[in-house]
Amino acid sequence: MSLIIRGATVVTAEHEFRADVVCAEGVITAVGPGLSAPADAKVVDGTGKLLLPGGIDPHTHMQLPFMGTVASDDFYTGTAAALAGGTTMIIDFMIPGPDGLLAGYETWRERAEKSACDYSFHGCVTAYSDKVAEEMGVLARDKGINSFKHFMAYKGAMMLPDDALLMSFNRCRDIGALPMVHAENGELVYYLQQKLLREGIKGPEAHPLSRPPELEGEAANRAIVIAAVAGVPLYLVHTSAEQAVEAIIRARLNGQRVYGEALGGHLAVDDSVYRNEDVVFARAHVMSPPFRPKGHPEALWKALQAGHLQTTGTDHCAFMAEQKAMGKDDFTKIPNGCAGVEDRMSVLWELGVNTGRLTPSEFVAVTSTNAARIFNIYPRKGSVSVGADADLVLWDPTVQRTISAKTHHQNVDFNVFEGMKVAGGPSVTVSRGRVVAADGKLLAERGAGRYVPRTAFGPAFEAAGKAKALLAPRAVQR
Ligand code: URQ
Ligand code: ZN
Ligand code: ZN
Repeated sequence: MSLIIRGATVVTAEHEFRADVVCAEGVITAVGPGLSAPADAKVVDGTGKLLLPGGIDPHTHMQLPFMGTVASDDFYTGTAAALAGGTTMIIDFMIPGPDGLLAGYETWRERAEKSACDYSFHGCVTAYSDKVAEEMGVLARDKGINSFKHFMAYKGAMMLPDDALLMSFNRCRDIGALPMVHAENGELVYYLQQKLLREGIKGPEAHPLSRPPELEGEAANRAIVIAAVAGVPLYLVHTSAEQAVEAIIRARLNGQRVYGEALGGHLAVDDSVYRNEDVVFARAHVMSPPFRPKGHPEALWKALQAGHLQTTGTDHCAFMAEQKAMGKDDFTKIPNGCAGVEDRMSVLWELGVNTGRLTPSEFVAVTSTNAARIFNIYPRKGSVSVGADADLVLWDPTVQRTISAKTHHQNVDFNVFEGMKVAGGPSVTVSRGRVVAADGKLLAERGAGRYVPRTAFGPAFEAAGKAKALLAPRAVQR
């Protein structure tokens, strides 16, 4: 089946240019002015619109079993919602159970079979052992997993101590996989949680009080120093606090290869939500790291503009109000997580491009291309070039809409962007050459998505390998 998109302005992370784009058998076969297409090609009129690489969300948790329940978007509903918003690939997290990382990989592959768009996985190391080291190697060598997340929070559940972080980072170096961290000081979070509960502060307003931004800054810096000793690059997921941004900037200016990710939610929402008198509304916003006080979102925007943060994600981990109510008497029991996969692109366009913070090319970089490069799937993904997968979004910068749970496709009864007016959104979304959403109509197909393996030793490693490990012991110069 072939498709031609005529007359659009193509926007890549590098530049904008007028061109037609022809796709056949799921890949882009021609990019240029005045192209012809096979007689049976579907024709899409792109006049007056922008043609972007489909969004890549490097941070989702579809149907994640967590805190005694399961996230309410599964791999079909979550990826259908992603396509509705112009995101054509997700990278989800395989959080292993007691049977280990390879069993976790099989479980996630099975769950993701129903995906409507392409997907990949990050590994997760929630405890370190010889068996985990061995399985990390198999995942990186044979299963296309080239990144592993480490939780520095969630004491008693997934939190790793420093020695395990160091051993796992060293293992990542040996297998060519990018270590990633959820950077919050989990010991101090736990201490503050217990202290607040003892003081009788049990509502959602306690959540941000138990996770102040300083605890993220401390953990971010600690992870960065551990990565420097191990001589590995590092990716900090959901960077939300100014203090963590400062740690990333210091490291990058010191020549260390550190990447930072911002979430659409943390870029748009502040911590006033937790003080809302509607406790259901406040509970719905419980995620970690929490939404931050005014000032932190602006610091994230400045870092994104300056290139100190490279990617945007959503940490899409949706829970219905009744699930959030599991913590009605104890805020530490509220399942942590919020949705966002459907609205990231429009929110980034509205708050980024429409305000002049980002150019359209910078928008493409932070919503698609940078993630493809960092996770080593560029230019197959994140590009509009011959041979790339035909994952495209025809973007209408003029379309206006108001974001609402009443109209979104996400399987959740709440939207952290509720009521937000946005100008700019997908007119047509194309997933591997098929039109899957057009003018508000979603044509997502259950199971149409494919697993995208990612090879180890990507570009980040080439560079990090050559750079002197900043703090790793050096042979004594005799
Ligand atoms: O911490 C994460 O990234 C997962 C467990 C989703 N939940 C959250 O609050 N961010
Ligand atoms: Zn996290
Ligand atoms: Zn997450």
